[in-house]
Amino acid sequence: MPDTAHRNTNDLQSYWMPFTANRQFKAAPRMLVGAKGMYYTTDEGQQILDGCSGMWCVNAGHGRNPITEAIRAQAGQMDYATAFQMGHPLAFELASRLTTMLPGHLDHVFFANSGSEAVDTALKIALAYHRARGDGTRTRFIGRERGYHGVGFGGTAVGGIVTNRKQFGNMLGGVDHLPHTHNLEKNAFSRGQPEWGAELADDLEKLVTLHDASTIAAVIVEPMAGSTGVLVPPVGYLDRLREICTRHGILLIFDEVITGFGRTGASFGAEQFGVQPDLMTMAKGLTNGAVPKSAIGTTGTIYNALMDGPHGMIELFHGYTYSAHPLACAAALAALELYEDEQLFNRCANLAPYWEAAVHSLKDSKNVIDIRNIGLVAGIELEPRDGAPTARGYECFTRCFEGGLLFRQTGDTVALAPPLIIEKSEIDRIVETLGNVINDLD
Ligand code: PXG
Ligand code: PLP
Repeated sequence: MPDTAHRNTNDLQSYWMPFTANRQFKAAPRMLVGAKGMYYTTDEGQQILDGCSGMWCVNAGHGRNPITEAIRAQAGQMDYATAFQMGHPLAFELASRLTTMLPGHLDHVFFANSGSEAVDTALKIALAYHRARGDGTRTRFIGRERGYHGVGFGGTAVGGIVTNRKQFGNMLGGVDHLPHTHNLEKNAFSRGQPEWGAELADDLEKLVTLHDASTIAAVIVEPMAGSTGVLVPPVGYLDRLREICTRHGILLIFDEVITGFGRTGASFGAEQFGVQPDLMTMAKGLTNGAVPKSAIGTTGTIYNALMDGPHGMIELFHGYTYSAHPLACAAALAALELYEDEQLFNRCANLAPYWEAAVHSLKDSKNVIDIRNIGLVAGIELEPRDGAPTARGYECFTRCFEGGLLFRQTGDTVALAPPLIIEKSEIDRIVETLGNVINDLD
């Protein structure tokens, strides 16, 4: 028997931290103990400006009272309700409310608990849809290089971030990838959508020729790739993907885990970029990050294709213990109401030009090789150090944190996505802190 009596319950070793350099972190920990509005509080009492909305999720800022109160009330009313063969009113209310916001013909909603689960669910719905229509040979998926679709086996397989894949072997079979759209020669320092690159979507046509359309179930892309360092879609690119998918009977899935709920200046990326998907994944901002929750929006065509077979038969053999969790539904309803009350998506659109000008003012800072932006998102790419990729990015991250600013570091790119309640003075502060740190770095 292992001797556990010696274990210190306050040690830093037991917790295996996600997507973290554990040994590096535990040698010099950074601890957050409070959060309100635009700011975190550290264990040393320092206020930290949250430049990435938690992890792209607290779009209305931290600790918003209407959401906190809704969760509190629901916990007192009904903590949990079984989700299979039983319902509770908030789940139906939330699904209806969401469908009034969703673009185009997305009029049905399935619930899960994380972006990763939403992605795997969307992929499975795509397979089940084709099979229900007698098109069961459509089993392939097409993702995109540098795409991030969470960490389930399906999402990892269609994802295109090499480091997230190579530890894990073969994953899901029958997956291919489109080229990413990042091109410094053509598009560096583009403001908003880059002009060049719509033709990159034509690679989908090549993959269709290679595999035959009759084998392809769906294409999945983030309308704007977030995790890989903010890659805004070139003008016309998503339209072209849509057109090719439609022509070949391939479903188009938009992974809107980051782009949903106002981030790009419209309710969803689909709306901002004017392209309709057949399936859409959502998470993060759905509850303002307060309780884990995700959703998959589908068209009535997809839903109805599966509402077939004997009446008493389960139509989709899929679901989670915590699908439509009451606390998460309560948080989501309160978050959507708060977004509307404060007109936060419009606020984002209105602030976007100021944001764009502010972040692009860093253009001549040391080692800055690209700046990208849309809505209240920006990626500032630093030249990697010779032989030490990510080192400059990490140093920038720790130095900014010491200076009271938190952002997401992805390689040598600084990713910014502040809560949509941000004030202009706080935008100025972000840019000033970053500029000082960047210019001071080797
Ligand atoms: N799809 C997309 C487009 C995402 O951005 C997921 C799926 C997975 O969601 P969950 O809830 O399973 O983590 C995501 C998540 C970052 C960062 O700063 C991005 C994500 C998560 C954590 C960090 O790059 N995106
Ligand atoms: N593993 C076991 C042993 C389970 O019993 C369950 C659910 O009952 C799961 C995994 C799946 O858990 P969840 O529904 O929370 O995804």
